[in-house]
Amino acid sequence: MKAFIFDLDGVIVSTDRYHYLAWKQTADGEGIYFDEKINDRLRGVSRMASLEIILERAKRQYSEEEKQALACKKNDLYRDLLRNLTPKDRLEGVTETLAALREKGYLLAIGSSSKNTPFILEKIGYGDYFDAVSDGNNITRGKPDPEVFLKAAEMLRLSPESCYVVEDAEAGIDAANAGGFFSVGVGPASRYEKTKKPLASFSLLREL
Ligand code: B16
Ligand code: MG
Repeated sequence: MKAFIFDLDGVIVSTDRYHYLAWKQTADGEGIYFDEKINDRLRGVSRMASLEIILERAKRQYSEEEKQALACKKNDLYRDLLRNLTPKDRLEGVTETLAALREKGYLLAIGSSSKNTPFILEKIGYGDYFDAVSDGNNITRGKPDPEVFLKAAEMLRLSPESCYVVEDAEAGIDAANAGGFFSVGVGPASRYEKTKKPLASFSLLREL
């Protein structure tokens, strides 16, 4: 194995709470019911696909323009909350573990559905850190499609078989497996039966 491709939200940094608050305010504004349980279904899913899940509870149909406007409103609220992020928001064990993996000679990349990836990486002090960054800005199909990870492998000039993909979401594990990567699951993905290597903590990546 030559590289690790990391999902961002839920693996390197936790912005779940900010996604929730921004979607909650957007849904409340429309009188649409939304709670933390529905929010769990949005993990790893693209912005527009997340909106479709929220609109399942809407009492009327929304036009394409209205959907774009709602997604835009949510993103403005979310970006505002992201301004508070600092390197201290890296998840437990991330800083030391990434340094140790790099020391061992692995290439390190990001494979995230988020279009806010460059902004988030900058805020947590990882603006120039990774060998490749593939994100919501360079893909046409979201997870569970493997496109985002295949693009990351391509940027690293490696085949999927020589890359681990580290994910917290079921959609991300499905994407990794579909692309021929070795899937490693942390958090909720460590309890998913399709995860090839479930891990109890991020720091255990050093022992792979
Ligand atoms: P944005 P990941 C995903 O990031 C989030 O888990 C998901 O909740 C979000 O809807 C998606 O990014 C799109 O984010 O609205 O910022 O483009 O887990 O793939 O790093
Ligand atoms: Mg994630």
